[in-house]
Amino acid sequence: MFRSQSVRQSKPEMLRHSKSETSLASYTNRERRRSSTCAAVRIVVLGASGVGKTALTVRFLTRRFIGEYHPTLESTYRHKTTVDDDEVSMEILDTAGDAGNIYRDGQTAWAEAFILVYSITDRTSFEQIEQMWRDLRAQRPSSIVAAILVGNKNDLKHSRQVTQNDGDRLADAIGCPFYEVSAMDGQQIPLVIELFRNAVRELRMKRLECRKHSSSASQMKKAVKDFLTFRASKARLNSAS
Ligand SMILES: Nc1nc2c(ncn2[C@@H]2O[C@H](COP(=O)(O)OP(=O)(O)OP(=O)(O)O)[C@@H](O)[C@H]2O)c(=O)[nH]1
Ligand SMILES: [Mg+2]
Repeated sequence: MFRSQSVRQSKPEMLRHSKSETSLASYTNRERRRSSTCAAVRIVVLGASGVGKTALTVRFLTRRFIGEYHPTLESTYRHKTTVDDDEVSMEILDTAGDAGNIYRDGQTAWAEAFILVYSITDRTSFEQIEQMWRDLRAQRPSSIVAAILVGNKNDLKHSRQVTQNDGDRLADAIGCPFYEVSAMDGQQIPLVIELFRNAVRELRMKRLECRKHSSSASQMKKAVKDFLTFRASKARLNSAS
């Protein structure tokens, strides 16, 4: 749950604001050194144009809702915070709404967690998320990827085209938490903060699962190897006697 008392927020730092400078290799050494002092999590905010990706990101980073955001630029922010008592350095890439963008620019490979945003007032934006997720998994079938599904603009319920059940079902299919929120509604700021933090938690959980899985797989491998060695030595003894 959201724990505003125990959470420290730092001023967000914008790293770039240009569609042409998409490579994160442009980070300075100073920035690299700083981010290496605590766990870093790379998050990409994805979704169709106009669903509120920038509004949500800006809400999370500054608690403000500006209303109009540049529709075509893409920005990466670095933000230090604490999630469940651990310091985390978040790098958040707010993509431009051109869905093909992520595949062109390689953010898919860069990101560890995805915040998948659609608007509850736009059915097409929901269907685009389904497609994006399929493409993402096809591109990174075996890597650890955390996701959070977000249906934004729930202040516009009268124009709803995507039900909460639709969102639940898609989240189940993806295997991720689901939030219906409004970046515009000031009452929902805690929920917006929570969903970004949950991206970090999800990633931690996935990493842990992966470690457990690989350790039990290596234990299994060792047991099989021990058994085969035992069987071979028994066969040698039998043939010698
Ligand atoms: N009513 C309402 N409007 C919102 C909400 N979130 C964003 N908007 C508005 O929707 C429009 C698009 O928001 P953006 O945050 O620019 O959307 P985006 O997904 O970043 O769009 P691109 O950058 O073009 O991909 C703006 O006019 C916002 O004010 C919300 O929760 N409710
Ligand atoms: Mg935007």
